[in-house]
Amino acid sequence: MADYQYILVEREERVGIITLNRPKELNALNNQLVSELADALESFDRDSTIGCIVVTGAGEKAFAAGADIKEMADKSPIEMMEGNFRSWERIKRTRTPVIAAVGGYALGGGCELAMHFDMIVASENARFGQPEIALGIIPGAGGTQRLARVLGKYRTMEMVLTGAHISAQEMAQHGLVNRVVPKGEHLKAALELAHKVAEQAPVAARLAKESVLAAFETSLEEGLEIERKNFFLLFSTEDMREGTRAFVEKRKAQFQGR
Ligand code: CO8
Repeated sequence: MADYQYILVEREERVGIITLNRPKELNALNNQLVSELADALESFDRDSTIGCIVVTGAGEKAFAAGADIKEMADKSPIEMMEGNFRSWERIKRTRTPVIAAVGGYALGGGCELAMHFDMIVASENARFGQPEIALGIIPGAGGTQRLARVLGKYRTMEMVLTGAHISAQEMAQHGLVNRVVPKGEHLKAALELAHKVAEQAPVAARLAKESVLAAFETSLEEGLEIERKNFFLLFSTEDMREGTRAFVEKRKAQFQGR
């Protein structure tokens, strides 16, 4: 596996694991870290033996406390534009399902990063927030848009306008967190969920992800069309034949990813 400075990359059977690894800086997302993360996600995405990816933060205190404020402080608008927006776009395009395992702070870009992923498992000490307003800026990696689509206008306004930190339990009530587990158990719980996803037919899992995401980016009619086409496309896979045959033969399906 590639040599990275700010992330750790490993695998557990069919699950890829990426750890944001700047614990002393609360895993603050500097340009290089975000670029390394995009590289690692793309590399897992190209590997057909990987069925799900978990992204977590090193240390107990944070998933990620946001973009690196020290790196950002003296930047011009042009430097910001030329910075890591492209890496964020690459992260967004990951086709393999990704689970964020959040322990501690997921703030600013850290909260936005978790929301780029497909499910969020959080420990009970996790705190989510968009505190950019206190720095005189606003969220820049999708915070206003993705939060509003999940929490609605009023709660999003409160988070973005006050910078308040919201507990994992409250986020779970609003539907932004899949499950809240005891402190320190977020990675274990995320891996359990990831292994369940990774057992499924990989092409179906990718097209299921693409179809669900279409719900947030298209009209209902367009989304239904994308779903229908993906549904029909899956009838061309050997895994579909295997899955239906295994059901009839009352045995567990052996999916091959084609
Ligand atoms: N950037 C850089 N360093 C950080 C960051 C950060 N975001 N967060 C924490 N650190 C550093 C601290 O400076 C400190 O380092 P040092 O020991 O050298 O002083 C170390 O991590 C530990 O932090 P604290 O001592 O502050 O720890 P506390 O437990 O007292 O506080 C907090 C924890 C509440 C999380 C606090 O650190 C904090 O408020 N951090 C900043 C949170 C924040 O404002 N995040 C938003 C940043 S802006 C952003 O994310 C914009 C996203 C744009 C994305 C698109 C880009 C293209």
